[in-house]
Amino acid sequence: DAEALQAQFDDVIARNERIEPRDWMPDGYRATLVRQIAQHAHSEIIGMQPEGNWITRAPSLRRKAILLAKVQDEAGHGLYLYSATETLGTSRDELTEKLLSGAQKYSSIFNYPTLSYADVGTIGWLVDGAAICNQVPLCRTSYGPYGRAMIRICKEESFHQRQGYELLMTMMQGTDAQREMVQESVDRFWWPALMMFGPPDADSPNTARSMAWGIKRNTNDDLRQRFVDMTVPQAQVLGVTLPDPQLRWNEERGAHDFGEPDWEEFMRVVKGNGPCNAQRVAHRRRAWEDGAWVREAATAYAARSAVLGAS
Ligand code: FAQ
Repeated sequence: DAEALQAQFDDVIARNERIEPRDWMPDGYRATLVRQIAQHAHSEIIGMQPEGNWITRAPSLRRKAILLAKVQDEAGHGLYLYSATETLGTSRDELTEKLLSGAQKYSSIFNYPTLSYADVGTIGWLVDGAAICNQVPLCRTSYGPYGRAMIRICKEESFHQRQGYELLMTMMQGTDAQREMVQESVDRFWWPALMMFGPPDADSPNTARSMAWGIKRNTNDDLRQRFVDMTVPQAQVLGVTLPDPQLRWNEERGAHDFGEPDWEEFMRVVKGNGPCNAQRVAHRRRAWEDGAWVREAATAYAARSAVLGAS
């Protein structure tokens, strides 16, 4: 009966074991997973655009090969995550429709433009860096298919972060103009990267519930702090200044103090009014519509093969 199922579910969560697709789960748990995993999948797919913008203008064949591979990895991440969401009973078509209608979100960070090639390095360093901080604990999330997808994604994400750092390091060893380009890029991406972790804990409606269910393992502020502490020494080695006058080591806390991101800007971007929201969604819509014939042909082929296979 319902109570026994709930008790069994609670027990699995309490023991830190995994819920699998065929297990009973509360409706709220399922809905929260669909929301978070779909949002994550959409972020990977929309996240291909800012860097994709530079593929045809990469400064060398080597940089072009690296960038192509990275953007392809992001498509792959989106696909593993859509597959994880499908195990919860929602189709990829349905999720894509929700992305295009604005019913589901994607990460705020991808609504900012990429204005120089240094942005490719900065996205690898800061955006993938923030993604790793947020996602490594998700390898231990309570839902099996999500946790398993995260393991592979995190490995690739670590590689992405290193390639970004290496790109910036190369530019920092170049000309004054290149160093200025890196600093200008870091100045633009620092605060939006901090916003990737979501609103402050006090304004995060979902954190407590998601942590009780073992979907999230840390709060937004905890992970933001971890990211700042990890990034400051990397910025020093690189020789760039993080654009926050309040950033300093706090001996007592054993952590860095830092300034408050502009949460009004965050809300504007999340609500669809960031610098590139309209462009990102329009581009995705065009790609989805242009690809309709491929989906139709693949579905027709699969249906025919099933009939032939059965006869
Ligand atoms: N942007 O109550 P909370 C990547 C929404 S990394 C937009 O705190 P929650 C890799 C939130 O959905 C980026 N919306 O929510 C890559 C909720 O709205 P809702 C993707 C945001 O879920 C690198 C509302 O605000 N990573 O793609 C954002 O407990 C380079 C209230 O917030 C993930 O998705 C935001 N930044 O915590 C790709 C990681 N923050 O849904 C290409 C998995 C919050 O109720 C290139 N997700 N919101 O309408 C998570 O860990 C969580 O969902 C959080 C938000 C931490 C993002």
